[in-house]
Amino acid sequence: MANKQRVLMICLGNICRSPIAEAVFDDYINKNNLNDKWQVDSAALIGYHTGKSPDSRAMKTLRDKGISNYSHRARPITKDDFNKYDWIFGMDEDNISELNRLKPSGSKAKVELLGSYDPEGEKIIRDPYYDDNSAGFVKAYEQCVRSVESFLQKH
Ligand code: WE7
Repeated sequence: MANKQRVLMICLGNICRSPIAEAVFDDYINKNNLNDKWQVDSAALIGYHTGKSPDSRAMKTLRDKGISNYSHRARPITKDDFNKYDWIFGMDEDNISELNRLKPSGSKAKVELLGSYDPEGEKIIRDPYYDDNSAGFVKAYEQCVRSVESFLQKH
C-alpha cells in the first residue's frame, strides 16, 4: 500500500536490542491490523555481526513472550536508510549521537530514542550484551512493548 510509514530500530550490533524492538513492533502491527500502514526493520551502527541471527538470549526472550516466528539477519545501516525511513529509533544516547553523526543533512528520518515514548519515563534501553544472564533482555523487551504501544497510539 502507498504511503506506509517506515520505522527502523537501531542498536550497536543489531543482535540484541534492535531485533527485540523490531519483533515487538512487528507483532503489535500484525495483531492490530496495522500492516497496511506501517513497516519495520532493524539495523546496526557497526557491521561487526552482519549476516548473524540475533543473540540467543534475545530469541529466547521473544519466544518466552510468545513471539516465535521472528527471524532476522544483522545488517549495518546505510545512508539511504535516512531517506527511506520516517523514524529511526536508537536505544541509548550513544546510538543517538552516532545516528546524528551518520545522518546526511536534509534527510527525512526523525532520529529519536525509542524510550522517549515510554509512559513510565524510562528513556534508555540499556545494552545487555555483556550481562551473564538474560534479565537485561527481558527488561529491554518490556521497555520496547511500552514504548511501541505508546508510539503507535500517538501516530
Ligand atoms: C557489543 C555490544 C552489543 C558492546 N552487541 N557487541 Cl565486541 C564488539 C566490538 C565492536 C562491535 C560490536 Cl557490535 C561488538 C560486540 C555486540 N550489544 N555491546 N559490544 C560494547 C558494550 C560496551 C562497551 C563496548 C562495547 C564494544
